Amino acid sequence: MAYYYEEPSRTFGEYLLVPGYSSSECVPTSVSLKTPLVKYRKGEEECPFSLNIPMVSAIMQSVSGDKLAVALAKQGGISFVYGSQTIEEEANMIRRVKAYKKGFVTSDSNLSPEATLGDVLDLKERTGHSTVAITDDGSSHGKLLGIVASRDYRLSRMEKSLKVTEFMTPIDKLIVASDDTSLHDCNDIIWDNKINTLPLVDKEGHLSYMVFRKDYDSHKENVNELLDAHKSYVVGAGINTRDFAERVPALVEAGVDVLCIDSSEGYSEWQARTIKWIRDNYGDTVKVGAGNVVDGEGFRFLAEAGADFIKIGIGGGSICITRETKGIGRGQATAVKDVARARDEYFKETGVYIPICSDGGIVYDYHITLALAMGADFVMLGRYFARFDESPTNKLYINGNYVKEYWGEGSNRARNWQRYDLGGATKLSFEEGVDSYVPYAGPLAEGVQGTLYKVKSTMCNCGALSIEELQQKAKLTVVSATSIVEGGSHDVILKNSSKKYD
Ligand code: RVP
Repeated sequence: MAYYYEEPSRTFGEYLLVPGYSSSECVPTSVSLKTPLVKYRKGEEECPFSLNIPMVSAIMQSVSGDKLAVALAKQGGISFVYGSQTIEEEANMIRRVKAYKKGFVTSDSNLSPEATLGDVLDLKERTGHSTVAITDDGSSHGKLLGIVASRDYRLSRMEKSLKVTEFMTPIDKLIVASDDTSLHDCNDIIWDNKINTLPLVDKEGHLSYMVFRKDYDSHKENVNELLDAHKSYVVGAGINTRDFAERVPALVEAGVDVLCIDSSEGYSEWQARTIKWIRDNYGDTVKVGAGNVVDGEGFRFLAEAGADFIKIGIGGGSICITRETKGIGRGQATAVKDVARARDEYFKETGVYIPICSDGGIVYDYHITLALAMGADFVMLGRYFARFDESPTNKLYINGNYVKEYWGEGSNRARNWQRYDLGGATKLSFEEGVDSYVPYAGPLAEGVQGTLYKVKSTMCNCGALSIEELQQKAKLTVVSATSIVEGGSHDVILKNSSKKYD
C-alpha cells in the first residue's frame, strides 16, 4: 500500500517565528551570518569552505552569469554559474570571475604589436576589461611592450585598422614594478603616481601581473567579500549527470571553487554515478553539492553517495510548474524540516555534518530567516537575484514599471533538458517552467544588504547571534488562514498602495 506522510505539505508562508528573550547585546551589528558550505567533522575541525552570508544564486541562465557571481561574492555569497550552456562558455564565465580581481591579476586582455584598434575593441567586448597589455607574443606573460587603456584612443578620430603600436603607451613611458613588489608597496606606487594600473614584470621584462587601483578601493568597501587564497572571487558552477567527464575537468581547469549537480530530482542513480566519478578522479579536492531532494530518504541517499552539501526543493520555484505538470514535489517548509532532521541524525551517527540548502520558493525576506530557523544552512534564490542590475537578462519598461526577464531552466526558452533527464532524453519533452518578468530592484549590493539587515533583526528577536543559535532557539508556529490576513495591513484604507515584493 502507498505510504502517506502524516503532516500536510506546508510552505514558508504558513509559519511565523515566535520571539525569544533578547539581551541588550543582541543587536543586528553583532550577528554573524557565516555558515558552512561543505561537509566537515563538526566539533573536531573547522569547515574548510564557508560562506559569509547564507545566500547562493540559482543555477539558471537568467540568474547566474559572471557579473552576478562577482557582485554576490563581494557581499559574501556564492553564485553557481549555469550549466545549460556549452562547456567552453561555462568555463569562460568561471575564468572571467577568477580573473576579475586579485591583488595580483594575471592579465586576461593581451594583444601582440601586430593587433589593431579593431582588435582592442573586440577584446574589450569579450572580456569587459578596458586595459590591454601589448606583449611581444600577445600572451599574458610575454615581453611587455606597452599598455592600451581607454584614454589612449578616440574612436571618432582614429581608424579601426590603426596598429596598437601607434597609440599605446610604450614601456619606456610606463610606470612598472618588479614582480617581487608587495601588494602594499604596489598600492603606494599607484597612489603616489596617480595611475590606475601597475604592470609587474620579471627580470627579463616579461609581464607577470597587473595591480589595479579599483581593486584596492573595492576591497576596502566589501568587508564580507568571499575570496580564495589567490584573492580571486569564489565561484561555483552547475554540472549535469550526462557530460560530467568532459565538463568537470574544464571547470576545474578554469579555477571553479565548488560544483553542484543541477537536477530537478536528485534521488537517482545518475547523481550517485556523477559523484562517484568526481571522487574517483579528484578525491575530496573537488567539492560537489547534489540534489534536489525533499525528504530524509533522498537526503540519506545523497549523503551516502558522498555529496558535500545537499539541496532541497521540488516544485517550489517561482517559475516552476513541475507540481502542476507532473504532480510531484513537497511544500518547501515541510521538506526543509524533514531533511534537517535527517541531516542531524546522520551527524549523530557519523560525526559528519552535511550542510543543506533550501532551494526556491523564497518570496519575502523573512522566508530566508524561516528556512534557516528550520535547519537550512543557506538558501538558493532565483527570482530574488534575477531582479538586480547584475543578472544577465534584459531590463524592460512595461506598463509604467521597470522589469527584468526571468525564465525557468525547464522552460522552452532555456531548454535545459539535462536538468530533467532521467536517462535517454536528448530534448525537453514537455515544459516544467515558465518565461516571465520580475520587478526590477536596482543594484545587488543594496538589495542583499537590506534583506540581510532584516534577517539579522529577526534573529535578534529570537535571541540568536548566529545561524546555529537560531536553529537551536527558534520557536515556530503554524499560522491559520485568518491570522495570515491579520499579519498584513488590514481594515484601513491605504494612502499609497504599492505591491510588496520583498
Ligand atoms: P525561485 O527562487 O523561487 O525563483 O526558485 C529558483 C529555483 O527554481 C531554482 O534554483 C531551481 O531549483 C528551480 N527551477 C529553475 N528552473 C525551474 C523550472 O523551469 N521549473 N525551476
